[in-house]
Amino acid sequence: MMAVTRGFHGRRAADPSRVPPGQYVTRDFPVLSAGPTPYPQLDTWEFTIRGAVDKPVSWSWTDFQALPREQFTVDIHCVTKWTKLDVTWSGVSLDTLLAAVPTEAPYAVAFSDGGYTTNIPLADLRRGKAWIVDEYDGRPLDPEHGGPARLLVPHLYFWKSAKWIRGLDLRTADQPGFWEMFGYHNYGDPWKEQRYYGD
Ligand SMILES: Nc1nc2c(c(=O)[nH]1)N[C@H]1C(S)=C(S)[C@@H](COP(=O)(O)O)O[C@H]1N2
Ligand SMILES: [Mo]
Repeated sequence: MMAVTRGFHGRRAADPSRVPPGQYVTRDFPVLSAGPTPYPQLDTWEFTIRGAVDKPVSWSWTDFQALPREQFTVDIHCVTKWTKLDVTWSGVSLDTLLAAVPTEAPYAVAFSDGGYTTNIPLADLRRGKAWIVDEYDGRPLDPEHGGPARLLVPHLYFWKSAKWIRGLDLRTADQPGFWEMFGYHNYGDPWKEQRYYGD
């Protein structure tokens, strides 16, 4: 076996095939919030899927904790150009939540405590591509990073991963969210550099 110099670990150059165009890799976890951090009470917290559905469905914090969960490791890409590789989360797959709410709606608007919204095609929240996470790196998610629970859609720029999420509004027509109305791209694929309107 080859001897490896101590201290060399974790300092290898990132695999370039994992870094989208225009991004740099950071080991930090910057905080980016458009407003103050909300501190919702867990005993009144609910996650709700509403809108273009027969009947809205809500989960209390206790209901949510009882759902089957997944631990997984993904890369995240912020439109401000940082990429963080191998981030470990734990939470509930959107497939699990959406299974309780039959719908033909093609669009979703995620809504959060504090009023933040972001729009995502419903197909991008299905088939193992999105979660509601409440743990980061084996610990409860910090309030600054969206705790008690945030959306995580790692294949899109990180602004789509709504912090302090409280639910999804399913829609028959697309409706831009907070940053999308202020000139961010409507879809936000980091591999196509869909940063701003018109990219
Ligand atoms: N509710 C809410 N969610 C949000 C935001 C926000 O301001 N409010 N900012 C978005 C943006 S622009 C980014 S880059 C990420 C930042 O998440 P972080 O602070 O955990 O790094 O959260 C996204 N989700
Ligand atoms: Mo962002």
